[in-house]
Amino acid sequence: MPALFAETALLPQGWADRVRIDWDAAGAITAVTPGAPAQGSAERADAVVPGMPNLHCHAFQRAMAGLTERAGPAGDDFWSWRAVMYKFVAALEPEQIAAIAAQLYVEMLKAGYTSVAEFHYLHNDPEGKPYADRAELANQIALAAGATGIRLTLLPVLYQTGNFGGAAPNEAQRRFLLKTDAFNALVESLFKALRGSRHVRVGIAPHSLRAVPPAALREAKAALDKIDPTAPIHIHAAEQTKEVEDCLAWSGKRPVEWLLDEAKCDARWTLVHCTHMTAEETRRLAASGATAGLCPTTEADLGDGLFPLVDYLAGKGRFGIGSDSNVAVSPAEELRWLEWGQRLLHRRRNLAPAPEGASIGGILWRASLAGGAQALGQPIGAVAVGRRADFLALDRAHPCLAGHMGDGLLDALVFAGGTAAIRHVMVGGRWVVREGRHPAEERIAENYRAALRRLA
Ligand code: NGQ
Ligand code: ZN
Repeated sequence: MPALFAETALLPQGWADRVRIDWDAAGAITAVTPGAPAQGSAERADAVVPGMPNLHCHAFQRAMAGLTERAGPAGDDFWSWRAVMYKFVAALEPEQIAAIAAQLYVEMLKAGYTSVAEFHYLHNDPEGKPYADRAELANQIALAAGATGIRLTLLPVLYQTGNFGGAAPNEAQRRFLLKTDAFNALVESLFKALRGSRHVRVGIAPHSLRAVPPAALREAKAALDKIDPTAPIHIHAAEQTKEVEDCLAWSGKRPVEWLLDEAKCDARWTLVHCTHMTAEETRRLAASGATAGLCPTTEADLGDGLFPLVDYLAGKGRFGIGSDSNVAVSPAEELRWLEWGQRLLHRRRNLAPAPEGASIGGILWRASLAGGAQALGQPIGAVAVGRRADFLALDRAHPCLAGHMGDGLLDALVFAGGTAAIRHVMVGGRWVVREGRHPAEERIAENYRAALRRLA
């Protein structure tokens, strides 16, 4: 049986020293033994922490990060960014999507994400016609994940309308569109194709209430329930004030309010962004058991606003983090901005609710492990029996971790550049990054450069 001996490790009950971790051939942890003797064949590691699930990603957007920072003619906002993104999407070919996703997933692994929920909405060819295999582009995502070793929750996206009330989609959205039957067939085929894969789970992602009418939402969920009544469901909600206004005009309700009332969101659901909520929506979302999918660097980049984290956590709400548009690819950076946004807003420090002396980095890392695991619908997020062996081995000898121990390591990781100390990364019992390197990183980077040359 493969095993690892960690000098110190973050377990559900807290930090423990001299921990032996055993797992089986399927990558599931079979034993966790603190205070174990450092003998036998177990490999040694320094400080082990669970790897972070990334609960929200549009992989292709990695290749346009940094290309949308030029001033437009009339003032820029989320919607003008989206217009640029739509132009970018128009030309992408399947091999380019795979090359971009593989590059991104390598970057994620090296930064401490061990799994990703891909909110995948490119389905059709550049003319808007279905590929011979409807799953052509979804397959590219699964291939990229497989090639890099990252764990995947694949969320094919349902996208039908241009705005609330069944507004027609525009030309630029043609690559996203599927009728409900075609979408359900795609979902079913992905379940079939990926059934044997230990590292992949399939769910669905109705894009938003802007893009999915209520009847289609109901039908897609009912079809999913027949295949897997516990599969995850993700949706964008209330990222921009315009979306809230349009939703009110359409239904008399705000997006999060509508979803809680009409879709009865529970622990199976992840509501991405939820930037603009009333105090009542914040309280109700927290009580629903759903996960709030927070993407602080993208939300900052797009000028969305700040999530009401303090009130949400006071209501014991669950959250996880996502890299979304991939302007940043680092769990530490997402969590740092999550907390920093609140500090800037409230002009105070250490805002995540915590007993005196508690580590903010520790609280944020643990909370987003739990929320991320729930959102991805996989047994991950903890070094514990039955969970998958997905973890990071930190190098405590690295200067950025010097002087830190226990949760202090997580404070350094989140708030003081500690990412540089991520030395090895394991997914499902297999090292995918060693000494900061992914074995295929040169080849994957070369493919990525070639894909960008063809796009330019
Ligand atoms: C997306 N991204 O689906 O990629 C969206 C923009 C939309 C973010 N919201 C498109 N960050 O919401 O209509
Ligand atoms: Zn998104």
